[in-house]
Amino acid sequence: MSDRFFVTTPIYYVNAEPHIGHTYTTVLADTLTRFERMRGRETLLLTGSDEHGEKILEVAKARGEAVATVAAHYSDLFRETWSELGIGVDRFVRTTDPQHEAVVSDVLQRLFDAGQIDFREYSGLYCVGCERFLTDRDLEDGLCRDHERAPEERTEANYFFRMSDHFEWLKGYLTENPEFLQPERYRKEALAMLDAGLGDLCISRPKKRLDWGIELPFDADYVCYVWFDALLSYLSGIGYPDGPDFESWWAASTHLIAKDILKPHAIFWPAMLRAMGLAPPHRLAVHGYWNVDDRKVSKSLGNMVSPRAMEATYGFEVFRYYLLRDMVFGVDSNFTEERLIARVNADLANNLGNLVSRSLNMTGRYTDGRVPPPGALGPAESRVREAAEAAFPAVEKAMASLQTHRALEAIFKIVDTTNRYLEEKEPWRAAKDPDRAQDVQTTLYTCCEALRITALLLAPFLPEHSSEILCRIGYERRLEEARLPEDLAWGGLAVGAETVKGAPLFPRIETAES
Ligand code: ME8
Repeated sequence: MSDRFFVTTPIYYVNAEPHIGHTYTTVLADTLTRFERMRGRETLLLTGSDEHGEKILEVAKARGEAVATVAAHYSDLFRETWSELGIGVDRFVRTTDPQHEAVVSDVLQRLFDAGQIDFREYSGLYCVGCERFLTDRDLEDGLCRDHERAPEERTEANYFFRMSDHFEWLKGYLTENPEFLQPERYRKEALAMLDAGLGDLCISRPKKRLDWGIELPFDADYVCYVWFDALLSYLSGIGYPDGPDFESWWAASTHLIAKDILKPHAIFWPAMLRAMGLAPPHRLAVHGYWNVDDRKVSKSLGNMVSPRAMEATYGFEVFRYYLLRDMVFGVDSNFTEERLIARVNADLANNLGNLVSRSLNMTGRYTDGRVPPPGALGPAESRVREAAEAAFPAVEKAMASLQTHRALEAIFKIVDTTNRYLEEKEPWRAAKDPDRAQDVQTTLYTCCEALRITALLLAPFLPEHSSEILCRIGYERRLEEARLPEDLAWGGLAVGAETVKGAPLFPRIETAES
């Protein structure tokens, strides 16, 4: 295992506010970095804003504002949203940053000098939504599949990156490295795109039509195609070409994307990198779409689900938990508020929240508000301990393929087992019998220790609530210093630590029906 972990989200377009889809990818990236940090790796999370291109210009025109003003407004909105929601962004790249623009310009010049870029005339169907020329496969009834709008017929003299020179190599790479592109279905899809026959990549736009972009260093009448510019943010954000840490971060890179942008990431990007003499990213991981109430998320339907609105109504961590628990990585998922409420009430309020409040209520009443000394573990305690010890390998395995729902299932097995254990031991009854004082102490120690292990494992998913649980059971190690799996060893909780009952951690969400 490399000692570094570098994860990227797509850099988002600055034409709309962050919604559930952007939030999911970014939350997932944050969860992965927290998990890897706890495993002792140095981590870096890169996100940013994709600011050039026709799409942004259209929005600015419609608003009657300068394009740079609109881009800055939305870029700030993304950056502030992630920061307010507690997402640990290490690098936020704006494609209008001079440092990024210099990298793009330098790459263009080098590829041009190396004969990787040609000048030719091209006619085709262009979709402004996708910011690219479409192929037959992108069309349904003459409309762009993704944007449901008619593309425009365009003929232009343009610069082309000789992408097809790299296709034979790319086919081989995708075939021989099954772990590179996950899940498997998207690797197959990428191979099918190559088989269907793709041409070279048009990487310029004439300024007379579009001047909102990075000027080509070898022809001042053109700007660079927005995707060619945007993909390079993954390098400019880590100090390419000669930053001291560039190579080690790049070797440890995971790109997270949704299936909408598979082609630029699985085809354009590896070819561009090869032409530049760089290896592909370590891993490209592709998730499905969040739909809302069974419909595609779209501005026109107004069903965008804003993370800030979710925060105001439910608290952000609860929403975050739902996103990570309900989506099966790689497959589409359907958001409804009813499902969110049902999930949160079942898992967080009734299950975990209840275990925390019962356990700490009882340490308050029966063991002086302190973690009691345990006696010898009996078979019932051993079952709890075994559940706690079984969780990490399952979590580790699930996280390797980004199946956060499985990781959470594994962690909640500890909570289920401990709740059953409490029902079996009935410490509230035992507390009435002075001869069973040791029993009560063992039971409450076992519960607090199970909660400690649960909270450590949950920390990447629910950072604030996990930290609160650890605080309430008197665990002194700070979360930032905690290490997995070392700190999961049974018996890590200090006897005599002060416990605090506190307010309900996850209040039940009441609805009109409940
Ligand atoms: O494509 N479900 O930016 P973008 C799940 N600027 N994820 C979703 C989603 C949904 N319904 N909608 C959006 C771009 N996403 C380019 C990227 S990268 C060099 C350039 C997430 O603002 C998901 O991560 O359209 C998707 O890939 C991304 O937002 C697209 O964001």
